[in-house]
Amino acid sequence: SVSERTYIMVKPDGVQRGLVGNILGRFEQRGFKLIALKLVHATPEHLEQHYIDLKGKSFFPGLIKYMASGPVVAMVWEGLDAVKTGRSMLGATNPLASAPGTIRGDFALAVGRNICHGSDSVDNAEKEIKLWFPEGVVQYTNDNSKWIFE
Ligand code: YYY
Ligand code: MG
Repeated sequence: SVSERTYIMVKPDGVQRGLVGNILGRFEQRGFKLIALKLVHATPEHLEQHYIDLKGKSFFPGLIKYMASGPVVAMVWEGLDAVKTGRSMLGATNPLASAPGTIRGDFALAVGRNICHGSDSVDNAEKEIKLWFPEGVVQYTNDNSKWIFE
């Protein structure tokens, strides 16, 4: 639906490499509406909650250490099919399998340094938005929607 929401995050490597503006710009340009945004240095406990489904995987400890190594940019974007479209804009989990033109396909090489996160289902998006934005998102009218949707 037009009001579907997804949680998108620039990971610590994306922040350090100065890719925040580029990643943000892609979602803006595509026509998604920004409804929450913050820079946060997350705790390992918070990140373990975010990646709870992956607990037990061999890469889990390294993933948490990497994600806690610096600030991340947490965002919520709203728009048509936001979850699936966000995933396609990110590219494949392993950047070597990501098509050029995707965020990972343009900026990354290693699976453990793939610079961005995007929710993989509407259910998980809702969970992640609650986890990262317990204060809620921002409500406002974006007057460009009549130029983006039929
Ligand atoms: O949703 P996505 O980020 O594309 O992949 P997930 O399967 O949810 O894994 C989360 C995160 O874990 C991934 O972005 C990189 C890291 N990871 C890894 O370091 N090594 C793997 N073999 C698989 C995932
Ligand atoms: Mg995932």
